[in-house]
Amino acid sequence: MTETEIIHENNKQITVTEHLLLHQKKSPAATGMFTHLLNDLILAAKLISRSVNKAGLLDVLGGTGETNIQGEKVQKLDEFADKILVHRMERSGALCMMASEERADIIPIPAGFTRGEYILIFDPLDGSSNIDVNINVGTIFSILRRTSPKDTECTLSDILQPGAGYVLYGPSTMLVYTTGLGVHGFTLDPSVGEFLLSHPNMRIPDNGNIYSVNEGNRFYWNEPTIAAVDGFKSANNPAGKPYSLRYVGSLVADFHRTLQYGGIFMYPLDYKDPESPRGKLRLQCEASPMAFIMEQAGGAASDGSRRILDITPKKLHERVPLYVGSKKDVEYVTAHLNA
Ligand code: FDP
Repeated sequence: MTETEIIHENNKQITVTEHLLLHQKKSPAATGMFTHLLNDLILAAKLISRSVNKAGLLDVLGGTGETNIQGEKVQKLDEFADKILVHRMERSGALCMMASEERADIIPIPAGFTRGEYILIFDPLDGSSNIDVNINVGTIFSILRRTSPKDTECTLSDILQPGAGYVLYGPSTMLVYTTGLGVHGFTLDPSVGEFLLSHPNMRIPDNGNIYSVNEGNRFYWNEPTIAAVDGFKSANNPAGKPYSLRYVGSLVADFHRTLQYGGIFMYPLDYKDPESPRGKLRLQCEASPMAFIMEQAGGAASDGSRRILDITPKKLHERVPLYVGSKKDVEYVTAHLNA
């Protein structure tokens, strides 16, 4: 029986660790370090999931009173998730550095811990402004591999991206990841504490019938953005009829729906600051991992003029506009933006 047949035969019983090991066998050069790294990350995700699930019962709701590097209010669970990830991952032995959406600078691996060749960039709890009202949040991660020699300082120009994924803390907790061999989704079975394969080989349709955007920002958009969004409400679009609008306001949730049903999620360029128009989402810990996943599922991701995966970051916490989803829907928007 082939590996794919084994997966399909027993897919409800395949754990994420078994799945990772099956994929590891397909790369003869693999040392097992990447699998080890992902396993540590999965444990951190389970710990975060446990606290998110009990959020209303523990003293973890509300803000810490602090503001992060993005100028956003830090929620207690943001801080908790960030600490869990840093604590677990600095001990993994697989990383040479990390970066978190919650921290201004890169996070070095402390002296005394084994260093590896990977870089982990994460948003510990995306959509955290939704936590207090019990709406889905998630953890997003991107795994980079250093291209510079091992005995030199690790820098953010080390940009090979062998893996990316997210954990969605929703009615059930789901892990969706790619290592460049398709996109696979796992659901946490709390009774056994394991993520089990529930969504093998996820594929997005070529076009959908849902658009997702914060239309409250319309006043700050440029004309081409308004024209594209209005197009989704007309019959002049890839589906040939008006789309439905869905917007949770939590990237992982909006992305996960888009990945499964098709359509498009957008956080367009806006002119809130007329001197410097910009997108809201962070390139390295939000747009880039989601773009990798979306392309692996057969979709597309653009900043309006460039493929997200072709953008070289100029600094940590750089923001970009994001148009991500079904190929035809993304092309439809970028055609407006570049007309
Ligand atoms: P949040 O500010 O709640 O953390 O990048 C953060 C993010 O949420 C995304 O998860 C979400 O897609 C977006 O911001 C929502 O922004 P708006 O409230 O401006 O629509």
